[in-house]
Amino acid sequence: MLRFLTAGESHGQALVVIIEGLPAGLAITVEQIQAEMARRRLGFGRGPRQRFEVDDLTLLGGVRHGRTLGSPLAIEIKNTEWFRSDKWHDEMDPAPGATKAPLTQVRPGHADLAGMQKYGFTDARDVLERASARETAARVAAGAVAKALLSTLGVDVISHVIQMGSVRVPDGAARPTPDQLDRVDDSQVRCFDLAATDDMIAEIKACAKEGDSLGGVVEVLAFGVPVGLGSHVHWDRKLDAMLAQAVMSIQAVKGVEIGDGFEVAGRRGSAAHDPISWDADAKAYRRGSTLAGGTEGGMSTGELLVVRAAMKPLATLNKPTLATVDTETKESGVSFKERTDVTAVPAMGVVAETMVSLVLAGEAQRKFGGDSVDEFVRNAEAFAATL
Ligand code: EPS
Repeated sequence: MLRFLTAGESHGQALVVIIEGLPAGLAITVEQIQAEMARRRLGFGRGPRQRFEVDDLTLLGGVRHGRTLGSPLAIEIKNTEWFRSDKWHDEMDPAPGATKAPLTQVRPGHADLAGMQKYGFTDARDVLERASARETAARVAAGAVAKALLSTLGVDVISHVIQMGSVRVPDGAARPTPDQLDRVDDSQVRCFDLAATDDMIAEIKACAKEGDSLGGVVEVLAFGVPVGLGSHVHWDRKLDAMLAQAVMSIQAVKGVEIGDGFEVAGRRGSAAHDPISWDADAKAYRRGSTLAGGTEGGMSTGELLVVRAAMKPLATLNKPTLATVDTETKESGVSFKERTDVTAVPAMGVVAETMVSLVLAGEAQRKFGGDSVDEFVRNAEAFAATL
């Protein structure tokens, strides 16, 4: 089974990701992974760090002459900040020692306090360095590989921002298709709707002026998903459940929706389902809408897969106003000021694509198996021929 593991702290030397269970013969290049990682740094409203992190990556194992070997694939992503100065060297030194400046003023909305209590730490940095969304850089590297595997089946996974703060694209606005992803990425907020893009940028500017932060909603769309990924037979094999867990695991995501999940809850049953028809020309079943988001009974239907993720506004603010307590003195104060993003919603969309791709690639492998890509694709084609 396809699985991956990331390691590394935000201001440490590097992030590392190991992806295990890939078939042999998958074409992969450093440039391909780098291009995907560059997409994660897109978006108006990011902080200064995104300008100097270049996601310098090395393929350490699992690939030879541009093709996977079927062995674990290991990728290292150096943190540029570590190498451009020695600012973090003492603070993050793995050798025995102690920090001169423990962080004890815990930040509301972050992992700081619960993590310190859980692990018995007296310095919030012991928690926040790992909790940081910097870790998503490693996930996106893994996601680039998952996307490469999915593309052998003709599956494309894209995303677009549908809400930024209070600005939402109009109901019924067109969705991008895979060949329009460049247009989404060209929008400064990764929004497909031009008018909404302008309003979103204005909202971010206004928010930045006040030192505040913004959340929002992204929609991930997977095209060409084979029928029958996931299963109805066990709670933990349901595709929608796996997608929800994977997307919810992204830092600051507080809500996941499959299709029109929340809106459909308020409808009558007669208007809440995707009607089925037979397309005699294509010799395929069709559904007339995407209300269920491309899953029924925990299985993919072969229709467009739709997953939405709601991100809360970032808890670190440029003008700190959130009340908190110092864990050493128990004195109240306001959350300390760090450099921060105003919003990371556009980047979160790329991370959500990654998480959806990793789930779909893993489930495609579970269904079709194969030690080589050729075998994997052959099995998928043989299954499709039975439908
Ligand atoms: C992050 C805070 C910021 C972001 C970081 C995630 O980092 P710093 O505190 O060093 O300025 O830039 O995101 C990244 C570095 C990245 O590559 O996405 C946080 O607290 O989660």
